[in-house]
Amino acid sequence: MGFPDNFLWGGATAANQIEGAYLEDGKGLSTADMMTAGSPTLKRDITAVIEPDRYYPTHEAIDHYHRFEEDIALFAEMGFKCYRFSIAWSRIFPQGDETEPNAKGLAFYDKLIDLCLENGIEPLVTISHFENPIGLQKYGSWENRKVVDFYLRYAETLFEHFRGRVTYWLTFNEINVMSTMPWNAGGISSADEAVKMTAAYHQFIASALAVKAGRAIDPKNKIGMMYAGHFSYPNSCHPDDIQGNEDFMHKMMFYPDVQCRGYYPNYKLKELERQNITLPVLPGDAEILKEGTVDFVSFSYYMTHVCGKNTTGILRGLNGLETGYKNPHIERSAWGWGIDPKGLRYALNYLYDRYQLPLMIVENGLGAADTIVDGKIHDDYRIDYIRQHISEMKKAIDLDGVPVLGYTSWGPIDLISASTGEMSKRYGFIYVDLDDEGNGTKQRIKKDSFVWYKQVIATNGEDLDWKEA
Ligand code: BGP
Repeated sequence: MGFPDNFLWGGATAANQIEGAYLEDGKGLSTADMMTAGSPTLKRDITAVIEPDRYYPTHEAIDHYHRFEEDIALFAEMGFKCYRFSIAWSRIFPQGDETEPNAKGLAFYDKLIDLCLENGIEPLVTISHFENPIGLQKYGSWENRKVVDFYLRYAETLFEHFRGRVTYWLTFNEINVMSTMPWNAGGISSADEAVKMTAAYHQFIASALAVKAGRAIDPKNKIGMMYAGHFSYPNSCHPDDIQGNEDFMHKMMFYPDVQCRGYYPNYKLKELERQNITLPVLPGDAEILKEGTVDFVSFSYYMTHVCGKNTTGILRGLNGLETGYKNPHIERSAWGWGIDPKGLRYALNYLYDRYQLPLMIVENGLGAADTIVDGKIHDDYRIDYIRQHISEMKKAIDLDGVPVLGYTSWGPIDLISASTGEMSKRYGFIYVDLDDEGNGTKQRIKKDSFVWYKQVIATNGEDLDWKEA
């Protein structure tokens, strides 16, 4: 009973949200580098060029590029078994379309991965996490089939270069974000549904080709898909609410359906037909999708939604989706995200029932403002959030028999928020002295949750109680 012995406890980050050094060692500009800072009420701007008087939080981020040794040492101190991070495509192929990789970019990840391995930490690499080389814009980014070839060259470079050192891979972070924030997902600035569906199609093909290539290069590789965990309850038992909810879930679930089953589900094909959207299918694509299905399903889990007959087809926001309904039975975070630990057990069962593939929770956590009191951060609210989610995950394993490979909390160290570009929306067990305008020493400070998570890992999830220091 309880968590399996080899359970992968750890944390997850993304290159553009932590590394900084945005033009160092030959790195090219990426889609993330063009996003200014925002707030819950102010949308981030995407500028065509870097404007000198604007603040772009990813440019320096938390300077992990220069401080990774200290950061990995802190993760190791917490006892991490696994560290999920992304490789910045624009460090390896600065413009995206080169034929030879940038050696200095690979060298950085050599050091990072070797350090993880020396500390007994299994690397879990996201090949593309909300970061596309800006050089791909001249092709129309993922709207153009050519980008599939560029991505494949990039992915194959990683599989070959890190062969024997990295086993766990994710092809795209939160692939379904193409429907909600296409710039983040694939450098797509158009809101047009046909453009987004074309770009998503190309990402499915790219992912399937990468899975096939990754297996050929090293049969030990385990390559997964990553779903932005949108799970929704019907607003009532009224049949129209049930249908409204199902319509919403279909808009999200067709992504994992394609990547796990290897073909588009009928409901999606019919919807595309009604929208007069023709997918850019080439001969041989059906086989590619079939042969390139994933080995496991990973997902982020922050909240649940409520949908019903009034939920429109328009989905806004990265995670705080506006569906027209709010759940009166759950609390909300300061950023308005509905906190629902029990929904995690539901989500795990939902995905396992549908795919019968091993699962991994690769993001979960509480974005909250922290205050320093006498040099300490007493983040019992964060402990409480994660504790409840881990308890529900345990029930899914123990009571329902769902195979869960691991749990990597989002942002084990404070980092730049993807949706708002803020620093004050903090997720970490480790505080970083940096504010929303880029001021601060970037000093790292352990929070109470650091001590607590260390105990959780040391007891393999058996002791979840917080013992005040
Ligand atoms: C997910 C992204 C992450 C991360 C997280 C938290 O959607 O994969 O990159 O940022 O959400 O969201 P936010 O940073 O907006 O709080």
